[in-house]
Amino acid sequence: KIVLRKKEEVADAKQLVSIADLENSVNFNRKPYSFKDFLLADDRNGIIAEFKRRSPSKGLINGIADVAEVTQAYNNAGASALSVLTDVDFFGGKTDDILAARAVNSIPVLRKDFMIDEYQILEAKAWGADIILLIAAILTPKQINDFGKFAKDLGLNVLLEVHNLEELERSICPNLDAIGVNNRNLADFTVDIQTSFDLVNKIPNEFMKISESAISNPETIKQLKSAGFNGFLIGENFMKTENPGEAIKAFTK
Ligand code: IGP
Repeated sequence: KIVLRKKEEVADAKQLVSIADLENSVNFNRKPYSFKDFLLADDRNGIIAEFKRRSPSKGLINGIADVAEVTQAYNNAGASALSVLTDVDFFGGKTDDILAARAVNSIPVLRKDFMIDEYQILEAKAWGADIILLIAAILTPKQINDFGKFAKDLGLNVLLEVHNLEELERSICPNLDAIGVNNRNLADFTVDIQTSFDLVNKIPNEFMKISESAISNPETIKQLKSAGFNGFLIGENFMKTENPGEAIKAFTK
């Protein structure tokens, strides 16, 4: 199980880099891309392609992949967006990963992390992210609403992640762009694609609909698309191969 102990880490980070320094960074002052535009673009495939070195459920997934190389290959294969893990403890992410992905790509980048403080949303913008993730399982409805507003006021796109109907119903608010159904239960790491099919029609149509995790073949993408999903977040099945940038091509056939 993922143990959240980020309050202290956020506090430490705040000591190291001031809010003023974040706000003065070059990336902070660029206009984020529209997540929706890239999800719906004719020349993009709806895949949110993830760069992930390790995970708490699988351990080491890929210890050698180069983030700039892989994300550019994802982009060239037609991905609608990139997802970059910045969590250090559980996913082996680092700030440099997202900076590198931003520097060489002109499509939206999702900061994939456990957001529990507005400071992390400022970091996301300063690091060149376009999208932030709010995970219903670890946030109150008030936090989701407030963090969503904070991010949208900065021009960022907001992806809410839910795993069941109860989380969806209690968390939905206007300050969101997309709702992702995580097929992986973060409490016990079991996966079931059926979670997506069960929830898709409960998501109001004003939000982009994303299916997250455990997507392992192009056939599943087709089925999710016809069920109403606009986006497909895929990490492990690309990253576990020797050439993640090549692996994505097999998913777009
Ligand atoms: C990607 P997968 O099974 O394709 O590697 O899943 C993504 O959905 C997963 O990394 C994820 C995640 C998260 C990671 C979904 N929600 C929240 C960390 C935190």
